[in-house]
Amino acid sequence: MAAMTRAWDVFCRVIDNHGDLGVAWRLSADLAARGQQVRLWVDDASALAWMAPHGDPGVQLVAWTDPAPDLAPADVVVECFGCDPPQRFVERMAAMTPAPVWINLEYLSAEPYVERSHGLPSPVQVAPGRVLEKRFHFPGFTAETGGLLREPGLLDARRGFDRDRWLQAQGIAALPGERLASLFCYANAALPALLGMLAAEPTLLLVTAGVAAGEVDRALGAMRDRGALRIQKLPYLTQHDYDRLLWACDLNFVRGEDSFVRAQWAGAPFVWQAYPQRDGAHRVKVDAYLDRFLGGADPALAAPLRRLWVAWNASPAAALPAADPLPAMTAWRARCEAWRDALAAQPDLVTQLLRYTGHPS
Ligand code: TRH
Repeated sequence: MAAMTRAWDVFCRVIDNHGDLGVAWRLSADLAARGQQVRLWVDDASALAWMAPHGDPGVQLVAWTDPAPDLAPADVVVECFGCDPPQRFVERMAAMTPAPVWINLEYLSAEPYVERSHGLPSPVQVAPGRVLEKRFHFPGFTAETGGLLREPGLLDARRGFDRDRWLQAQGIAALPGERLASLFCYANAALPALLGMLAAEPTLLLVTAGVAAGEVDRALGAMRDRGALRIQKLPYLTQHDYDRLLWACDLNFVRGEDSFVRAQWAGAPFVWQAYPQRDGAHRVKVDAYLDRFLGGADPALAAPLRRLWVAWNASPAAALPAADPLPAMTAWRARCEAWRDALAAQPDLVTQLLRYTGHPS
């Protein structure tokens, strides 16, 4: 069917870490790949220098300064994570007939409220007597939610991935029999115990740039390696290469939102560190996800996996006994592959947005 091109304004405010921009960039690039015309408004685009150094010919960056550039709104306006487009821009939206479709892309969660809240309208009083409707789009893991970002061709590229070639190009050389693991995490009190766990078998741990590298330094002190564990620090990778890192590894530690989703498309065993919240809300998110991911799983896999994930998300201190082995990798991998295939059978997030905005896909 012929693609219907619409103009999109995607708004992103960088609060902390890399996920705000990481998600907004993937969304924008995915829309552009499907023939949409995209402007990405972002208040701090600096991380794109390593995430997407070559940009995307289909995505125009707009510096979201204060005051904001006075541009005419596009057909569809997506604000990421409730970041509130500029007041003047919203007033211009209200003056248009018809007004642009307005979507608030929310945070990802496996909690049951997501199914109830996805698609709900929220009336916004823009001016006396002028109300615009904003629609909540909640990403999620079931058919009743807004789905997950999965650009066209992702899983084919994953299937055709030449691991050895990619590793060689990155200067990563595993020794014979060594498993590969990647680490992307927040500060984590369980890290020393985890390193002990990994050291039980020959492992090359690929440590991402930033917080994870600092945490590993702190945990290892002057030691560079520990037992059968070797450490290799990575530079900041492009999003494209970060995906391939996840594909190349036998085990991935991921965090936040975007890397968590990408680990699921990789189909390899992974452990997620949810963004830590003082009130412990992240623990609820981890449990809600595990309830879905482990639904119907063999207890021989489910029990150690849950223990590991819960300990990795415990705060302030974690009980991760070094003697506790990792869950059986073969069964764990099979679970991840089956989960990935089930997710892939659902419409992805951009397909859902296009349908909602009247695209004939
Ligand atoms: O950086 P994050 O912790 O981002 C945050 C948190 O999720 C937070 O809760 C939420 O508010 C916000 O995102 C949405 O983790 P995340 O989400 O995985 O984002 C990291 C991004 O950085 C992701 O797009 C992958 C990318 N990345 C690279 O491109 N190269 C790299 O080398 C690394 C380590 C990451």
